[in-house]
Amino acid sequence: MLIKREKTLIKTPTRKPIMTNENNYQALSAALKNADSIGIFSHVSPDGDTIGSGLALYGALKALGKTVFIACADPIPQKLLFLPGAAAVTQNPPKAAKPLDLAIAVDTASYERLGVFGHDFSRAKNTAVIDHHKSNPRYGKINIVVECAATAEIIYRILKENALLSDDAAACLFAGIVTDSGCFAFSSVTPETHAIAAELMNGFKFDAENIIYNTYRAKSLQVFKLRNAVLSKCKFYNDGQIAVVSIFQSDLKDTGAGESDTEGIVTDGISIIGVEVAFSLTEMPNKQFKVSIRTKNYVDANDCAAAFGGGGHTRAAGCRLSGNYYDIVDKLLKVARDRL
Ligand SMILES: [Mn+2]
Repeated sequence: MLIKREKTLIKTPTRKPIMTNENNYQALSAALKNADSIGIFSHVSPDGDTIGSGLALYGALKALGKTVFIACADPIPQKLLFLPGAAAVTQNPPKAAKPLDLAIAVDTASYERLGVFGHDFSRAKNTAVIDHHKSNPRYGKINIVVECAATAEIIYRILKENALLSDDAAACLFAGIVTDSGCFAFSSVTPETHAIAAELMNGFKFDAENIIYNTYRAKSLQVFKLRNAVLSKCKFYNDGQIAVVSIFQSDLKDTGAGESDTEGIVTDGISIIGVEVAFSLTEMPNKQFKVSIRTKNYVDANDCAAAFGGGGHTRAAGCRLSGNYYDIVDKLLKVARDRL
């Protein structure tokens, strides 16, 4: 006979407002003013938040006359190419003999997620980390880590404080917020998220509907085919409380989709009534599986991911595991069952 533990509802912690009068913000504003050469770094497998936040900052610093670049270890996804300035995101930043005056990591939860640019980041004279992941170990000299719906919210406050907002920056920040908030649907969304979106829409000219379509709703035919293929094989455990979607290299090959096209598939799992924990496993070429975790009421996704050295947020997190596919599924199921 199974004894059910009394369930505790896991709530997203109440967040504190973004306070630009704090020391770390002052330090960042001073660093931005004093630096001439600046590198902005987005995380591997880039999404709308890391690119939108990075581009808003990039445009603002360029307008200030700084020598600045924005780099990402992976190519920027097709669907983000419409963002103003997107063409500037490079995988080959200029190789200067001297270290950068300032390197800024945006939306990058760990040093490892800088990918091949970790070295360029850490050899800069000054480093700043601007992020909203609670697992962030604060690996910069200046750290602005605030739990909120999107890094774009923090960048908004910083640019506003320094009078550096523009129509283009507003479009990029709105895209970042829409991406990471699931179009204002996630529990990480607060009145402040809505207030920032409203301030952006009130103060600046950009096509909000088009941004939502491009970042949130639009999908390519390959993505549509990939979703149909993998979701039809979704497996359920624990009386329908756990959903596991698996995406193998063969699925990508059959549908013509790429690894970045797997983003968001896990959301379809957690949308199902009764599912409390959804996992998606994407087989990587090196026998590794990239695991995305989404949770609903009773389980902390960040806590599950942390069991495997990963991290993220209360409702959305990720990690990587290597080994046999069936063993990995067993390990994930155990972690979820222990918490249900
Ligand atoms: Mn983000």
